[in-house]
Amino acid sequence: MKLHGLRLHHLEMPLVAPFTTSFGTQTSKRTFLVEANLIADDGTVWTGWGENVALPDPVYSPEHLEGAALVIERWLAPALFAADDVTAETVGHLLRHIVGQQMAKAAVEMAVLDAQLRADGRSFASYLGAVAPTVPSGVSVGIQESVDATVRAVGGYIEQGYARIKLKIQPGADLAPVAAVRKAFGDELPFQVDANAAYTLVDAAHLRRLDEYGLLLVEQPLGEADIRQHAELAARMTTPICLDESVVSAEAAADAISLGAASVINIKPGRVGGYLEARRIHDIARAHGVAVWCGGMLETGIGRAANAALAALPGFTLPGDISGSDRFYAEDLLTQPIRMHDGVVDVPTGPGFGVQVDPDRLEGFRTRLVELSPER
Ligand code: SMG
Ligand code: MG
Repeated sequence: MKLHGLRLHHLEMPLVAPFTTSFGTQTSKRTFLVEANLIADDGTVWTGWGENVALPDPVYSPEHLEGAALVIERWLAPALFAADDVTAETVGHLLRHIVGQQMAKAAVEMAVLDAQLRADGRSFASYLGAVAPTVPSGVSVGIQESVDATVRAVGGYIEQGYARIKLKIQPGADLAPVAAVRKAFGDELPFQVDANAAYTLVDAAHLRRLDEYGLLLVEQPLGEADIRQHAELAARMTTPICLDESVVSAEAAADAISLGAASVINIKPGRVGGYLEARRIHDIARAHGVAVWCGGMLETGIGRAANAALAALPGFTLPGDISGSDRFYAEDLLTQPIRMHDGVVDVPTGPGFGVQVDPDRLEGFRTRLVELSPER
């Protein structure tokens, strides 16, 4: 198919409650959706949707929202407009001369993938080789004002039926809230923590004290570039080390596994350049006996739907950060929000990502529309 147009729908959606991590507090979600229009040989135009996961500030990774949009406008879109045939499988190759920019590339590849699957009348789950009709739904709980507030927040999500709790931690808000959650909800609660790179190897003795709480894993305790240091930390503690920020590609995943830096990997398609690279990381990890689970970036329903299909691959053996849309948004921009029920999220079965964007809701959240076409 030929890429005929790309639209960037910039949005702002309020969060139901502020979300605090070791790198700051968010009260709304600012992002953009990519709408791709592809023309088939018979002249039919197929539309697909992708979602950017770059945050407004470069605090989680080097990419940021405005930068990702600019990269698409200036480099990615022209390269794809110039190609005679664009498929999801060739987007990565067509864009290989642009270094990095995984989140920008992922958003574009995702839109092409959705359009292509809609043209084929095929669901994303079937395309990937998903093996489960539902996926266990975990929830990520931000850093709270106090230990009591942490226990209350966790209790609320347990009551809703979430299958696993992940608590954000940082120096000064780690052992006490973890101990309190364990005490309040018992040893059986599937429970893990995420430091978002807030520690250094100098903190190894402190981090090791997490070992007594029976956590499923500790996610990204050290910096993005510190793969070797994560391997050293892994040798000093019994809690499994899970990498998030450090795994920016299949190569990085291979390095981390070879070095013993990760016994678990959080796979986020945006962080690694798209769903196809995400599947490659799943395959590499599975071949090495390393568990994976699907991370989240506060996606709208579009990203949640696609993530649910990815998490239905057989190597995704731990619950993902795939909560219902209502975890973050009072109103999603889909005709049907993604729902968590009985601790799971259903894997969509319709063509493409299997969800429909509601045009009125989209317009309600939209702050800016940028249209890109081959003529420009
Ligand atoms: O989408 O449920 C979600 C959020 C999951 O905690 C989450 N994501 O490091 O894993 C992570 C964070 C990154 C985003 S924090 C703004
Ligand atoms: Mg993380």
